[in-house]
Amino acid sequence: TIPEKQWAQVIEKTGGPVEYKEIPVQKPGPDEVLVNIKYSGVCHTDLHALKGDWPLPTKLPLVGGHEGAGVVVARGGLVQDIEVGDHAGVKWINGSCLVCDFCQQSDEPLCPKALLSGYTVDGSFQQYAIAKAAHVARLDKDTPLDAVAPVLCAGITVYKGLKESGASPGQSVAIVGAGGGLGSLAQQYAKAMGLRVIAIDTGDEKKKMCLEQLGASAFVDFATSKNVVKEVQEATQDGLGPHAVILVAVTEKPFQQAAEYVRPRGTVVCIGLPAGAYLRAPVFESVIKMVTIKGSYVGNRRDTTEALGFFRRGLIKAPFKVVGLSELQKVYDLMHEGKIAGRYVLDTSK
Ligand code: 8ID
Ligand code: ZN
Repeated sequence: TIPEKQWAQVIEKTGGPVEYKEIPVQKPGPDEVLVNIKYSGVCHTDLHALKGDWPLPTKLPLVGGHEGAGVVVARGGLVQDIEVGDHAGVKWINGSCLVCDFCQQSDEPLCPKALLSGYTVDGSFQQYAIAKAAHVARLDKDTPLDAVAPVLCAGITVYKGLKESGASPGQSVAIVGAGGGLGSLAQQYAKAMGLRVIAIDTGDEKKKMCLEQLGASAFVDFATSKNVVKEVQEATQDGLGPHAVILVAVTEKPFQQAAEYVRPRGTVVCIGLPAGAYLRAPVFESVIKMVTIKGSYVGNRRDTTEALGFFRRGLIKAPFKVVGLSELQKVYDLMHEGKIAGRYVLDTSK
């Protein structure tokens, strides 16, 4: 039976605080499902939503979260292809119109009417979340719901970004922000895709994790390196720089540096969304090196299925720590200080 009340983390006003309290459980609309969220990852996007540092307003009051893994407990009258009892994931793209120019081309994240979990609609930092049935991720019943949660945003996003980079097996990729949530999954996907990884981040804990757990071939510490550009290039086998750069940092500087060390003909993929930041690249080098610079934004339903497939086959093992939903503020504090190696996952039962 579905309770009338549930525990949730609620933002009443932009800037916070986030309040752990009981709120009503909503009923799904005709094309929606109600998912009993068991675990939810905490993405840096959730912190941007709390701070309100992007040029896109959130709904208020807001329940954040968009890496929710759980069990379908109710469905609307139009929903046929997912059953009560099935396991499902509530991801960033909560719904899209499915008929616009972008949806027709499976660019659902570009749909002008896309609903965003934990941003424009309530998300997964509650025990019961609603999503459009067409968009919930289908999870096998034997998939561990805690470990899979980070795949639902971080995994899908970096997998898509790596595809957008055009890098092929045997080539090298620099991952900037490698020690964070997206970065740690990016290393695992890159490795599974046959790429050689140069990890860029800071601190001994993240260095150890990247080199010993996640399969990076080299680690460059951006905070202590005397010359990041030179060190990244030297970390590639012929010294000419990585074929691709995946930017998942939350500061502006690396977005203005990547075009300098990327290999001629290489591609810089921007994924991180530091507040108020601008891209900058020297025109001369960008031209004579034929550099591509592009953005990449989450993934479509197909990317979701593919990214989950890598996880199911045991290719994606990234470190995560589980704490109670009630402890979300602590996770935000650590994230704000850049102290999280990997991902935090919330257990909604505590
Ligand atoms: O679809 C998208 N484009 C998408 C999807 C999901 C998340 C974009 N994002 C965005 C988030 O909103 C956020 O801006 O990606 C960014 C990274 O999210 P995250 O991985 O969840 O953040 P994190 O766990 O805090 O990791 C960030 C890492 O960047 C490092 C930090 O040390 C941390 O490990 N970092 C920073 I800050 N500056 C760096 C620098 N100059 C750096 N690493 C290398 N060089
Ligand atoms: Zn996210």
